[in-house]
Amino acid sequence: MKDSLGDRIKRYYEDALRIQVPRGTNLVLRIDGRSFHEFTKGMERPYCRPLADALDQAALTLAKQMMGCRFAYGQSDEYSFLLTDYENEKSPMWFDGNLQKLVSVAASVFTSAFARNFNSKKLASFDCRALVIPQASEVEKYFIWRQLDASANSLNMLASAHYSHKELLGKSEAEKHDMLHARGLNWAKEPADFKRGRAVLRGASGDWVVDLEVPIFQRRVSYLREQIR
Ligand SMILES: Nc1nc2c(ncn2[C@@H]2O[C@H](COP(=O)(O)OP(=O)(O)O)[C@@H](O)[C@H]2O)c(=O)[nH]1
Ligand SMILES: [Mg+2]
Repeated sequence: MKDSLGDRIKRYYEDALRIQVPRGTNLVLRIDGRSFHEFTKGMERPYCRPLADALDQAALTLAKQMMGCRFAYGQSDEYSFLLTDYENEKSPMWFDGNLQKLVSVAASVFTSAFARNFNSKKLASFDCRALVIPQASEVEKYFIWRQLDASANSLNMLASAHYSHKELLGKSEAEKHDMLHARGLNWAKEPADFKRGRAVLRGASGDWVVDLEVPIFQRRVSYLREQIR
């Protein structure tokens, strides 16, 4: 039976917002915890290891399900996934590049996997946004940008665990380092994953693994290049 009502509703109201991600390019999906300053209240500061572990497990789950996923990078309450579809002409794209499907399924898989791995009565939720980045060199810059944010965040988190908001107001990064040194603390000696973030990538066996010792991307761009070119 012909469903003319359904066809019309779809054409008028559903197809109108069907946005197709361009093919043959780099797609980044970034997932970010919603209001995590609230969600993390009372959790370990400056670095809550169980939180990072649950984010890593959620990223592993999602990377395994995403068609065309090459690499993922996480820090603070976020994870960015790089997807490509240009290995050959017929390489498929996840959900045929349907943007609404891509971001909604990515956020929901990540959210449910996070909840399974994190013990909390509070409900965590995550948003997801998509970026289309044609040039590979710009994809490298994207991950360098997120890692610079990781380092800045971790310094702020460490400083704010030892000084009040008022004491830190208007202080430069160098001044925050000096203030920490004055209390016998050294950001440089903090764990690598806290300072530089974590990655999810394919290990030597081809299985997805978490890398807790990522290099400083700006100093070793080859690390990114191996994953994303
Ligand atoms: N206690 C704690 N909080 C964290 C940790 N990692 C991230 N957060 C929190 O998550 C927030 C993430 O920042 P952002 O996404 O900009 O803020 P949001 O809009 O509140 O999600 C930070 O400001 C912290 O409050 C952690 O390891 N421990
Ligand atoms: Mg957030």
